[in-house]
Amino acid sequence: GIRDAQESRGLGDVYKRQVYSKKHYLRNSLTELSGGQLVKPFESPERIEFILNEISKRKLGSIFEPTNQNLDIVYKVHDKNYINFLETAWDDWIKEGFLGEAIPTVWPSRSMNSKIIPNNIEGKLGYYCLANETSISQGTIEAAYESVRVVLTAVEMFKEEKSIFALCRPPGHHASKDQYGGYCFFNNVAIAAEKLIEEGAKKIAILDIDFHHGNGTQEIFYNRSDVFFISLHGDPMEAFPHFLGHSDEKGIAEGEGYNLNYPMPPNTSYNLWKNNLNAAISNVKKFSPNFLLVSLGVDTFEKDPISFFKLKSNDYFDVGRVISSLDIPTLFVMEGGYAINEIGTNTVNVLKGFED
Ligand code: OKP
Ligand code: ZN
Repeated sequence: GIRDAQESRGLGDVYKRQVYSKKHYLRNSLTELSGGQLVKPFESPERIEFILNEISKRKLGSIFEPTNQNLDIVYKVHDKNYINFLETAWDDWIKEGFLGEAIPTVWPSRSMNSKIIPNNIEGKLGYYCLANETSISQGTIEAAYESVRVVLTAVEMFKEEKSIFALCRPPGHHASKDQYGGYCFFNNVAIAAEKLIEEGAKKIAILDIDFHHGNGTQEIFYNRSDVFFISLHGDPMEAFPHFLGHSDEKGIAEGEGYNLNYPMPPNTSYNLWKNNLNAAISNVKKFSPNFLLVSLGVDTFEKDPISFFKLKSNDYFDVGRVISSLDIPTLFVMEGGYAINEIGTNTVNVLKGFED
């Protein structure tokens, strides 16, 4: 755990590298609607524990707990009514006397595309949810706020570091201004970007290398030129989130030209993926940002249970090396990865590759 990793570096050899909170376990939903069944969620508490153990084992540096953070910044990224909804959703659901976890069943979808927010919790869930594999359960909102504290603490430490890793859980990149889903509630990486801008950064690049398109991050910054969003992901024609992430989505208004998507087909190998990474990297270089934020998912792995790329564990070293070649201060923010046995190895390989 935390102490092992600190001790393994020896006294006086402490440097800041990663931020982790054990409170992530408050997100421990029991159900995910998958293939018509309620299964144990792929996005499980063990994920982050496996990563933490691998960090200790491979002596990646010290692990820091999050500090008290002013969470007002969340209101800059997310809608006030959405935040209020998340804060009371579980209690409102329980008040109805329902026996299972909170899962929406009806949406303001294309044929009844209403902007009127219902009073009723079942209606509200549909209004604020974009994908209903993600059940809300007791502790969900507390864990989501803790994940934000983790990333904000990392931002704080980032000032003295070339790189830092925020072990966020729950993840964030699918959360839009006012919708949750895809295991995400608050968009941690977007909140980090907003915080850095608040503190004076002029240009931020967000490179999203999770298998899934970061639809939330894209939506949040779609009309802005100060945050350049670049995503490598499974083609939405074949993969979640299905309705965003196509290559012709380039940003609007002020943001035109500051959004870039690289969708890839099933069975994509590291060879093709790396070509697109290199293209993404050269676009980051041209933009010349003050900071690079990486939405780090390792669900691109060949054995990931819900994804379809073919990256191998050793490839992740190279991913880290390529990213570090930019020589820009880099904040890694954890997103997905569901092959539990290899999630630690693959994540730490990226960070080790970056370090070398
Ligand atoms: C979250 B993150 C597969 C359904 C997948 C949700 C995936 C969320 C991924 N049959 N549904 O980007 O890793
Ligand atoms: Zn993912």
